[in-house]
Amino acid sequence: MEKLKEKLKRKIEEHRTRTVKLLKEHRNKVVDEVTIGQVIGGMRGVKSLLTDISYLDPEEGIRYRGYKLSEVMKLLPKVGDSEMPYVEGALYLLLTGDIPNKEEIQEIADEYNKRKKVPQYVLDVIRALPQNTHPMIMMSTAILAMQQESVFYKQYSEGMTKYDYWDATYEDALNLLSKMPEIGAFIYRYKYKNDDIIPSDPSLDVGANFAHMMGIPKPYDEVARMYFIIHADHESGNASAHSGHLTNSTLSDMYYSLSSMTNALAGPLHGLANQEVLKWLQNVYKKLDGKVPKEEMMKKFVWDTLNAGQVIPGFGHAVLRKTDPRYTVQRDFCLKHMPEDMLFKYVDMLYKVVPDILIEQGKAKNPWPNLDAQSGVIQWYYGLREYDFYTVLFSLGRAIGVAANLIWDRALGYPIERPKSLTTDMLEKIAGLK
Ligand code: CMX
Repeated sequence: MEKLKEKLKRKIEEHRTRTVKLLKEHRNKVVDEVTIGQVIGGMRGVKSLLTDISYLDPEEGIRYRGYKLSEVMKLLPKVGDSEMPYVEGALYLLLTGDIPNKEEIQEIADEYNKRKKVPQYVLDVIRALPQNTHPMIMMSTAILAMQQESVFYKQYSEGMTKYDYWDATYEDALNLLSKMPEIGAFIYRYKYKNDDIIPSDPSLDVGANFAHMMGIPKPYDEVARMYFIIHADHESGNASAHSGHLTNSTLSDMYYSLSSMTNALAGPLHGLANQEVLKWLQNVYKKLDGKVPKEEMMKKFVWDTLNAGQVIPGFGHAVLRKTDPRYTVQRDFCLKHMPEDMLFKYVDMLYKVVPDILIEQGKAKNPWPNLDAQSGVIQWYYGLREYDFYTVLFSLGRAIGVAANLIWDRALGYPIERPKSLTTDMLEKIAGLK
């Protein structure tokens, strides 16, 4: 078996020639043009980022290394007779582009086990924060506090050549990815379960071990696997991935970069939407005394939210123009495991009523649900009721894709990012107003 790092080295060397050829022979070919609407509008749709790890098609959703999400879930090796694949396998796929076999998955599992012990000072830093600190702040702080462990930082200070950047970034990635689920579960047990910490079990795969450390019985191991895999990557332009990529482009290391990623994820228009959905649903649930609402009633709640100038969390997307396949994977899971759950019925009713309302309102370009519409309901069902923790789960998944991207960014020598700003005066001149 070709070892992961050897395989990566070979693939990186093969890929470098493609990038070099494009730059050498086609540097000035035009890719896209940018409108005033895009300059004012958050660069929406501007084609100016490069990644081969995943691609988001507006109609069919995310592809990891060319595979649709449904194919990823089907092709990646499964843990025993479980429904969901190994999270380790998703990392392997994102890193190399290949569907791993069991032996290759074991290699990642061994690496995780070697590296996953979280230094005591990091746990002390979390404990030093006030108990009511948001768990995303605890996560981001813990990652940042660990920066002194960075192999990249150390080797850069000692004069590493740029051809070795990816290797040091790979070491940082595995060191940090293996620790993040441990940190996440620690935060959960410290903050919400009286500091009753459950030690890691090295005999379990990443998903099962996370469920074990969280103290949530089966089939939560399946939920954890599904979650980490479907949240892993959504190309480079989403706010969390882009924050990680931008930070890393300055050659600040994986620790700074994944802390940045976490901070961007914590906004309600991005990863925090999963907690907002649950808040919104709970509010409806309370008003209806736990009864299943009639469609008319649900429509009223939706309109009330819109008329109050708020967004319907879990719906819409900057790129997608159809129902998010990450929503569908979770919906299928709900239909199988919790079809009678009241909150799931609410979510399902929202699927029926919200798109038409958003179309009627005429603002959102995509009236369909995104992954956050379903994710909190599953957590709630399995007893994870502390919904401000939900975005931490998202971050544990997203870190996998961002880390894979950063290894390749450094391998292909992508430079520090520096887009150009304009002034309003300049735009007015371009528009012919001045
Ligand atoms: N409810 C109400 N209005 C919405 C809406 C929604 N779910 N989605 C978009 N709109 C509105 C926008 O607020 C915007 O209004 P203004 O013109 O008044 O500013 C208008 O429709 C056009 O927006 P858009 O181009 O369709 O969407 P954007 O690319 O600007 O934003 C997103 C995308 C996800 C931020 C937006 O759809 C939204 O706020 N959704 C709700 C929050 C959410 O679920 N976020 C999670 C996304 C997935 C993730 O990253 O985790």
